[in-house]
Amino acid sequence: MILYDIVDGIGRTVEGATQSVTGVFEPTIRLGVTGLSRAGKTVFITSLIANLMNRARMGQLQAAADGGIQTAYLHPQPDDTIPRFDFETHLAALTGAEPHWPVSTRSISELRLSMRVQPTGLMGMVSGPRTVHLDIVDYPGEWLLDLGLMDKSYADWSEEALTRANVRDAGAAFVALARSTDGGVALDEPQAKRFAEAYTAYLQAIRDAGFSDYTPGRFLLPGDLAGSPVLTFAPMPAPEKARRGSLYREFERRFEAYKSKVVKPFFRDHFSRIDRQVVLVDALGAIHSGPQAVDDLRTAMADILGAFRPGANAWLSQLLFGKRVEKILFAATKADHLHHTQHGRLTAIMEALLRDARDRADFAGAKTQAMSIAALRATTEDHLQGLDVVRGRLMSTGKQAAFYPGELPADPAKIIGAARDGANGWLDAEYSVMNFAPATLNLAPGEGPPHIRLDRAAEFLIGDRLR
Ligand SMILES: Nc1nc2c(ncn2[C@@H]2O[C@H](COP(=O)(O)OP(=O)(O)OP(=O)(O)O)[C@@H](O)[C@H]2O)c(=O)[nH]1
Ligand SMILES: [Mg+2]
Repeated sequence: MILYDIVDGIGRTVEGATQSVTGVFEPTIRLGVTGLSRAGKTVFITSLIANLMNRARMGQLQAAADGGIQTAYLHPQPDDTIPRFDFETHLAALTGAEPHWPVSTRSISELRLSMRVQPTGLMGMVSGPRTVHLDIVDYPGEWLLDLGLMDKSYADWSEEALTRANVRDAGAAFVALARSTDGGVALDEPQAKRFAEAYTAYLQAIRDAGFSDYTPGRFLLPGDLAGSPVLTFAPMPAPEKARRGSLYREFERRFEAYKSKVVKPFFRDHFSRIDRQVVLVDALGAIHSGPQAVDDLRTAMADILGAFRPGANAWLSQLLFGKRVEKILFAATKADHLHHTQHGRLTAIMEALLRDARDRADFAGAKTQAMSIAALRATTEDHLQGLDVVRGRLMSTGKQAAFYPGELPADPAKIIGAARDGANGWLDAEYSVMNFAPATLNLAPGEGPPHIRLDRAAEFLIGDRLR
């Protein structure tokens, strides 16, 4: 609900300073940042780095508040083959004279921030400053969902995928195609391509409808694998007879190739090296899309978090060799869409949404926490006509508007329960989301971009390693 329009705005930019140092025996923290597409990964990393370089807004990060972090600067990353996270471009987008959201990224990238840290307290008296490297790795959450494929045969996966597609409107066309095709016929490349395209179109449609279970993850995020055989397959019912060279057998072979040539290398080369992890979740977006999207998100989150549970997957356990992620933060992003009086409710929903999965992760010894954050606060708060509202510049019109998103229930079970029951809509409430543009900033020296609880998130994720 838009209440009224107002005018405002003056701008200034901040710049990321870079500098280079070298050193040996320097501790490194490898922080994984993931989430489904549009969850807020790029904005999170950009704002986190900017706020670690200019720490005036990081009061809840102890090492920033007590002056332990003396300097923070960008440093060449350790991995030569991972694309660099394009911090400067993303920061310029968010904090330039005409602020806008960064472009969608959809692949893996990395950035190293190095911090000169002087331990305080007792430690500080006996040790001098040291350099801590923070290697941030941004990767799509969809890639974690692919872990579920590792233990499945093509036949099992096909059956599950077709069963799911069958109960969804968007799946009708694909299911009809799959059921009417005899997989026993000889492979015909154009036919295989049509199949893969129809399946991708279905995945696209369910993603647009707010669902989250669109595996294989690379079908929607193909990168440089687009058009390759490893992405040119789809689920199909097992035919009576499938000889070598048949459509079915070839799809089966490509499914196995997807597992060994796409899924495996990601887990081996990237996932296995992560120390700390943040999983970003657009919970408000899912709530806006409705109960089914929330339930789907709940399942997807349990699957994503399952990847962090040692022993959950025999193949992965072997690969990890006992190494485990030490801390996992589940963060609902874009909390600036809500007045702060509702943030506790959003956090409670996150906790409930993730309880099953989190219990298992806790059991494994990883510390976990749920939070609601806004990596870049695009709104301010107000109280209008008896309502706690937020105010910001609308993406659609560029005008300032006040917005009331609806009231989240005090009891998260109201949301989760309706979602589990497969309700078609929320019973007695309506939730809307509004697309706000980033606000024009006027940053004082030493200030990073405005945020909500990004400092607490940083304290949980890396604070202990900066003392
Ligand atoms: N109001 C508000 N909106 C946000 C915030 N963070 C992200 N958004 C919105 O969410 C969108 C997606 O954010 P990104 O950081 O690009 O998300 P991502 O996970 O990197 O997305 P992909 O690269 O497409 O996977 C942005 O374009 C914004 O519209 C935030 O802190 N506040
Ligand atoms: Mg991104």
